[in-house]
Parts: sequence; structure tokens; C-alpha cells
Amino acid sequence: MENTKTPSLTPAQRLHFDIYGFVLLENVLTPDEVSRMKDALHHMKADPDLKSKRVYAHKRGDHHVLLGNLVEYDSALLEYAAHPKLVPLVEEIVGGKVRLEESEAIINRRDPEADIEELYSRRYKPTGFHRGTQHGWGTYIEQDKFHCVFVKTLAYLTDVGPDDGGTCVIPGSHRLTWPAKEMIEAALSDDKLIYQVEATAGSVLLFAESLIHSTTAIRSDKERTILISGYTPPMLREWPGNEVSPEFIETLPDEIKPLISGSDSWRWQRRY
Ligand SMILES: O=C(O)CCC(=O)C(=O)O
Repeated sequence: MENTKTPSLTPAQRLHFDIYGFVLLENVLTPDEVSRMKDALHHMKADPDLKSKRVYAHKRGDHHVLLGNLVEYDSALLEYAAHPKLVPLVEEIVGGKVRLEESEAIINRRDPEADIEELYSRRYKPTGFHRGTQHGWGTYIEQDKFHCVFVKTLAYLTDVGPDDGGTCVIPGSHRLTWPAKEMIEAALSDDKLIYQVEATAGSVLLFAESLIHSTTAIRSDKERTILISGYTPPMLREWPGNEVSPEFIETLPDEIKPLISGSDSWRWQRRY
């Protein structure tokens, strides 16, 4: 018989999330999913006409490209945004039904201009710590559990070892009301306050956007590909540039239309 139980975080994963602001979900995507999602992104990277397909691309030299508004481009990317193993976990953290707020990807490798000695001058090399919301107005506690109204799933489509640019985070910062700048300065003064993710392809980092996080400089010769979906309750707006066209929404199956379009708006179905 088919297992129809809604996926949920185990108590250990939920505790990890509440303490640290993130949890790494190992082997969520199958090798076939990883390969289709990666192929779509690499095809996109080489596409000279992304604008007409509503995709944005921000390049930092030839070694780093950030692609955004991806779900109309390829069905594998839509599949990731609506993934049945992930959306229920996001809803658990948000505390109710969600809509897609953004879809982005990064394909990057070591900056060819980087001074290798400098790259190894500290244990971790975050390139720009930031957060998308903050504790106190972007978060709440309900029935003793931490919730955040802006949550991301970040899939590693390539293995990331210690030198391969796994995301850096400041564990616990998701629940602190300190100014971000002070937390970042303090964490950068003592590497023990920073955690760098190591993961195998197909693993997914689930995190609250109130958690301070950063892309990490790559030191190895490996290329990294990641795929990210952001979610919020449906009455919130998509990140500018991530508007999905009404024509595309019309083509979607009814089950995922509200997720991709935000059409549920203020009719918020809470989940606890
Ligand atoms: O590149 C990464 O590992 C982190 C991406 C990131 O900072 C973000 O999605 O906001």
C-alpha cells in the first residue's frame, strides 16, 4: 500500500532546528532528480536568452553565477520547488500553508583571482553573511516550537567537502535579537561560532531566514551547484524578480497552483 503519511521532521531534527536554526536533511533527492535538476541549471547557465524566459542571472566574473526565477524554465526545477518531501517540512517550520517566495541557484567555483594562501588564512571563508528576516518580527514561538515566516530549502547538487564551499551559518543566530552586524563581527573573531555545512549531493539544508548565513569561498578545484527555494505564508509577496507569469500558473495542476502563485493569500491555513 502507498504510504500517504505527510512527511514531518523527526523529534531530533526539530530539536536541531530549534537550537541551531537549520537542519541538514540527508539524501532527500534521488540521483535521478539531482541529475535532472543539475542538467537544467547547466543548460540555463549556457542559455544566451534568459531574459525572454523571465530568468535573472547575476554574474560575479566567470566563476560564479546566481540564477533566479527558475520554475518556468524546466519541469525539474518546478518539481524541486513543489517537492512533496520538502514542502510539508517547510510548512511545519512556517506554521501553516506556504507559497513559493523565490527560486534561485548558484553555480560557482574558486575565484581564479583568489590568493590561495589568503583563502586558507582562516578555517572558514564566508563571503557575505546576511539574513532575510529577523527574530522578533519574522519569527514566533507557538506551542513551545520555533517558527519563522521565511524558510529556505537549499539542495546540494554536488558533494561539498570542507574546501568545496558548503554554506556557512552562525548557529543559534535565528533566535537572537542582537543587531546582525554585531553577531557577524563576533562570529568572525572566533571561528568556533561558525559552522560550515558538508554534504553529499541530494542533501538539503532546511533553514530559517532569521539565521545568519553565507556563501563560502571555494578552495578546491571542484565546481559547486546548489538549488534554493524560499517560502513564506501566502499573504506575503514573492522576492522582486520572482513573479511567475499568470499564463504559466494556468498550466499548473490544481494541487500546486496556490503554492506557486500565492493565491491563498489571507486565507491562511495554520498547521498546529
Ligand atoms: O551559497 C550558499 O551556500 C548560500 C546561499 C545564500 O546565502 C542564500 O540562499 O541566501
